Amino acid sequence: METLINKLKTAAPKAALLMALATGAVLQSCTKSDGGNGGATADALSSDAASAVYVAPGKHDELYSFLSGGFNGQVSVYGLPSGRLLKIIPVFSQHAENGYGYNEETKAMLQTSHGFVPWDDLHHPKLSRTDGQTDGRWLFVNGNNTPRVARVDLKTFETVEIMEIPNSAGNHCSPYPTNNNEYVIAGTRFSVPLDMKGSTGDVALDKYEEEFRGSISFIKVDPKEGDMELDFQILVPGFDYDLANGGKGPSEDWVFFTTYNSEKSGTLKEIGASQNDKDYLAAINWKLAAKYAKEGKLHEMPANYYHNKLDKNTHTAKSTVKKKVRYLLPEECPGMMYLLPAPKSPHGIDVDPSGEFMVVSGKLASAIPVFSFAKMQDAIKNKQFDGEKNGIPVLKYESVLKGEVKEPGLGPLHTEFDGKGNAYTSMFVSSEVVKWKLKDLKVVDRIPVYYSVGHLMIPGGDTKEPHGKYLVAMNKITKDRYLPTGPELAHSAQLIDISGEKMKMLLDFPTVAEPHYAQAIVASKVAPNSVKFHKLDENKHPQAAKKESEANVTRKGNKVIVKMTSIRSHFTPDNIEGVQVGDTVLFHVTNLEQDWDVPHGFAVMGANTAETLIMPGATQTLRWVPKKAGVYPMYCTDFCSALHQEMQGYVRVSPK
Ligand code: CUK
Ligand code: CUA
Repeated sequence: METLINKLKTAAPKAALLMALATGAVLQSCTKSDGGNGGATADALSSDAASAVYVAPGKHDELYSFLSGGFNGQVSVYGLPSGRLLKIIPVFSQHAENGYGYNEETKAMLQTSHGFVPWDDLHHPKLSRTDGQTDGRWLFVNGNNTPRVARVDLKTFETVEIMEIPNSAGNHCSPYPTNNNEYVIAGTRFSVPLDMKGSTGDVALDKYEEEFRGSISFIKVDPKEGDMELDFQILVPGFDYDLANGGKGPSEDWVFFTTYNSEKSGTLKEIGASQNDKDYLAAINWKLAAKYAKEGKLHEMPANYYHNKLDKNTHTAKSTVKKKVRYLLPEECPGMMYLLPAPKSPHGIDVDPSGEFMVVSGKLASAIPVFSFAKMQDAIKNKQFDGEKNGIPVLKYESVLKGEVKEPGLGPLHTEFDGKGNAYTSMFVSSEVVKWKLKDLKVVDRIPVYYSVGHLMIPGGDTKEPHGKYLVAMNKITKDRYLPTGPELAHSAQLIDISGEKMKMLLDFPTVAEPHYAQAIVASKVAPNSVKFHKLDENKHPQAAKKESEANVTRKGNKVIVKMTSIRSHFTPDNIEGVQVGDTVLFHVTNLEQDWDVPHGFAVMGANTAETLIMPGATQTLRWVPKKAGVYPMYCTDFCSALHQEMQGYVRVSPK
């Protein structure tokens, strides 16, 4: 490692940067060296730091934070400042712990037009908003790989809705709620051939220039219930749309997207996409888009996408397949879309709390350009264009630029704000967080992070009203920060105190898989609404047994239907006979408990699905097709009472 770093430092700066980006090497902060102690700074060792994150036993954290799981397809919930893991919410992946995606009720959540896809790459959680502030109602997240947007209900901390995004590939640029969740916006990373004529999409790759397009999806959110609906898409030029963020205040009607591959190279070999000196920041007026949509500018094309929802009353997911999608073409909608030149291969785009400044982080750029929304509006009014690209006006760089943050560090990725006039940018290559002033764009502080930070997050730091006390750096590389655990180490997050002039390192905590981004919210906006159990008399599951006397076993052809109840500490029925090899046995287990935190588990020997974990008042179903005759024990898997171990029974399977 040492030699690599030296090599990188002595190489020409640009080459070093590219090499470091390519290898993921850690190029330490140019201005500071940590003396090789793995970054155990005096701050981190001080009792100040310890007491700042200490939450006494039995006390609650001040904030909930929601960290994306990246390639595990889940969201993990941590308390801050303690860094304690509170929960893992499965979204796009099956979760053996509670049967999500395994039991009959939730399987439909993971259905897509490609079939059952029980995994995804989840990057960006975004909390729902009211008047530009987080409101603690829902969490929207994206599935990158098989384009999907999901909604987690923060009353139950469970995934209640997953919608596939048509005309998309690599749903990275997603999901971005507007200031009152009017829309959740999702954009494509990969442009793809869009089969507007209903073709198969089988198009030669060298037809990129002519045939490929990206899409920006406008998902409507029901203001009361949160239900999503794909209203329309804008079919945009075939760049790759990387990240987005919405405006606020004066810029509230706008949403901004970083794009790369704007020369449409098609393949990315030899960083082919980075030949242009500049790529673009795309600005879309979403309110105007909605107006054009209403005024009849919409076209329609065939589509095929799944929309999966958990029914509130039966607690069962249902899939609907949608066959059409409506779209706008930017070339037919003047004033709706503009391009702003941005440093090549830009990554993060972040809008400050006032809504006036748009900060673009170019991974390969040596400065951070800050655009002014007021100047952008003037430039549009005065037609300060630098030509056009695919029929979309390109604004003159100088006409929209407020200024540049000079020499911020290497590899700027993402910026968040503290609401006190400061911005904080993550530097992937020089592995640090850099604080600078929005007023004069001067760097005022920097702190090394371990190692190679991706996103950073300030609670509410992407909203109108940040809670600017803490910053969480989500680091890509862990190395020597923890006891070695073989070739793979847990990714590391670091909590930094940003309440003073100087940033202070408080805490390292391991994360679940790879958090790309996170959100956090004061606990008082979420905790009071948290559901403690489901009301049994509201359980409308068709196979629910709401009292023990309703439990029974019936046979329909080769289906054996077991309506079962669980309550501390027995199942009814607990001894089942009459099952034959090859039957499909459906255990519909209703948890009769009406108390907080008393789930029961249910598992059968040899059943090749997961167990299922049934919340109080709910019904869940384990499907089992026994392959051989025998006597099969079944039992409760969650230690629920002193007699938990006695919560068991047998199923007898006879030869056919
Ligand atoms: S992210 Cu998805 S590559 Cu910087 Cu938002 Cu990590
Ligand atoms: Cu029910 Cu253990």
